[in-house]
Amino acid sequence: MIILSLTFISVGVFYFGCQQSKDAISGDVASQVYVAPGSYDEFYLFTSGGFSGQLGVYGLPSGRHFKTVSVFSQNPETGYGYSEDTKAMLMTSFGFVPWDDAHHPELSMTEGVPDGRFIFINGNNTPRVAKIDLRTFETTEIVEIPNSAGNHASPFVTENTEYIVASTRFSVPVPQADVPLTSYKENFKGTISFIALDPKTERLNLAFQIIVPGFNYDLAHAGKGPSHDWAFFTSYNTEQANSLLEINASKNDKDFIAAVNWKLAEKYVKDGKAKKMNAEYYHNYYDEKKHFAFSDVKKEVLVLDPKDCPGMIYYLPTPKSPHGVDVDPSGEYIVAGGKLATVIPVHSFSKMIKAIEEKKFDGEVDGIPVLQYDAVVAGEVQNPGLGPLHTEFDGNGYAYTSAFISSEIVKWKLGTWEVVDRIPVYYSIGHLCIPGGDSKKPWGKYVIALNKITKDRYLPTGPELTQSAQLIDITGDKMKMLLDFPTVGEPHYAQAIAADILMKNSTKFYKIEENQHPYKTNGEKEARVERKGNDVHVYMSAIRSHFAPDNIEGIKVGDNVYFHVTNLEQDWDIPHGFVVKGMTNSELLIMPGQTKSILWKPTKPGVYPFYCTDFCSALHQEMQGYVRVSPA
Ligand code: CUK
Ligand code: CUA
Repeated sequence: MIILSLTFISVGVFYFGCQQSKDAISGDVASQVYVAPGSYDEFYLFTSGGFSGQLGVYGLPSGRHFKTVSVFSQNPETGYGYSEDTKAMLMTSFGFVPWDDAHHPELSMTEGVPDGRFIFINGNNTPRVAKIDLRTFETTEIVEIPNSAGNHASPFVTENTEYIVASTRFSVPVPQADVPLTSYKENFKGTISFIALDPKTERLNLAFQIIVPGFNYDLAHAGKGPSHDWAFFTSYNTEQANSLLEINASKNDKDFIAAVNWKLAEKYVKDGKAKKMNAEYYHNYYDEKKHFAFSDVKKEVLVLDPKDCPGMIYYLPTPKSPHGVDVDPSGEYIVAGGKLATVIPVHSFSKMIKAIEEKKFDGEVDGIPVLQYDAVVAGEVQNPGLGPLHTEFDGNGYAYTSAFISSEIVKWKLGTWEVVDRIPVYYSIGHLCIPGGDSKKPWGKYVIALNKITKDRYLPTGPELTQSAQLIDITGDKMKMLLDFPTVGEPHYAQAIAADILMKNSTKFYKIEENQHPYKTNGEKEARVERKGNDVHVYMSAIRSHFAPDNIEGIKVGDNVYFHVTNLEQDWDIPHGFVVKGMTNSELLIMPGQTKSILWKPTKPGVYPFYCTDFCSALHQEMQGYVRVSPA
């Protein structure tokens, strides 16, 4: 049975992939995506980098790429993860992990609307959640998630960003243990995590975890409006099989959406129902005044057991291996993407509450009541395309669902569940994104298709082709294809926000008087070289168009030479770069008013030039110097 389903999927991809030809796009669409030189785009689009571990920043409608934010991966272009001041960001309980697989960017919200303060993104492989500050477009916090293995259902935020929710795709022994893989049913557990954002300090804190039956928890979304207190998680493999292929994870007719009352969970924690569990995890944060990252190593986490917490979790039966779960702008409808299902099931929040009150249960799993399907379902969208995955909303009563196998976006009406339009995409769409499309007030206007397979859409570049996003106009009755644009990495999900919300708060440079970096140089007069045993600290300043000091002698083979470079500029868009010949640690890119430190370990005597890598003025080529290295 599973073999059949898998064959069906691969045949589907191939068949539809080859069938679709390039539509004739009429000439008038060009003006809809054209942003004249010197003009700004209307929206920022943030795409997850997938296996690049980073976050892409684009403009819409132009599709122009502006920046790649370094998040989970080292970036030699800026020194992120190489420089002394950023290394701590990538520390984990497994050591220094300079890579991850990032799937879901999620904007912070106030009253259910993206507020432009932060964007969060998940590290899927070594479970982590990162926070990016949208004033500086820099990663400023990374929290590791213990008792998790595959942080996929993450990081979706509650209505006022009270919590960032996360749950584990793979169930594993909790706490970790050396057990037979065939003991899955007895030993493997899932966890659902709640990471609090402190409204005052704006710092993250893993507040508590809920230990849940060992299913695969795949995706999540928090409620809003009437469902404000709840968060929803899809789960598959409710059979709890350790081999999905042999034992067939899709045997059950229905898997579940887990509905979690986080307000009640919070109360149970306050009432002392949570137990302390030993678990090592890292909390890394970047101090934006010190320009330096630090790690706190945590040793325990608070866990809740649903058996001690009645009313905290319910399971909503949902057809076959649901993938996405999305909550409409009103907070009433909970839409599942049943990837092997032939309909899109939509649950009703108000029916769910009634069913709980009337105890319309259909058994339980480990003390968690399963609600009756008929008691919670609001409707089913018929003929939604093959492989429905994810749904976003336009704020005008319509929902848009990506259909992976049939490579299309299907538009349907909330309440009547009728399909009103569909448009082919090229090819095999995963997520889709409408600006504000998972919030209370979507901007609508566009839907962006994030496609998995590119095939023949761009100039060939060998076996690997760029990933493809597509911009579609949704302002009319019929969706209209506007633009293909390539992306960095492999975006899974993306979020977009009106540009003016971010533009007004964007940092132009760091004030030099506020710089509290421990190795700051205030001016050229302070530039110097200090030796402490084998450690040499070079306090260096950079300003158009020279470094000070620019001639350094007295360095010996075997020394640890730390270059602490302060960029004294107080002007927008004037970074300086710094690199020494043969350096094995990437370059530094220092923003105006910032100090950055990098370590160089010379191995051979000689004279080594250094220079600025970022073209900064007519005298950029003059921005250079020498280090003399003598035998030890
Ligand atoms: S996703 Cu991560 S496997 Cu549908 Cu959110 Cu692509
Ligand atoms: Cu400084 Cu080029």
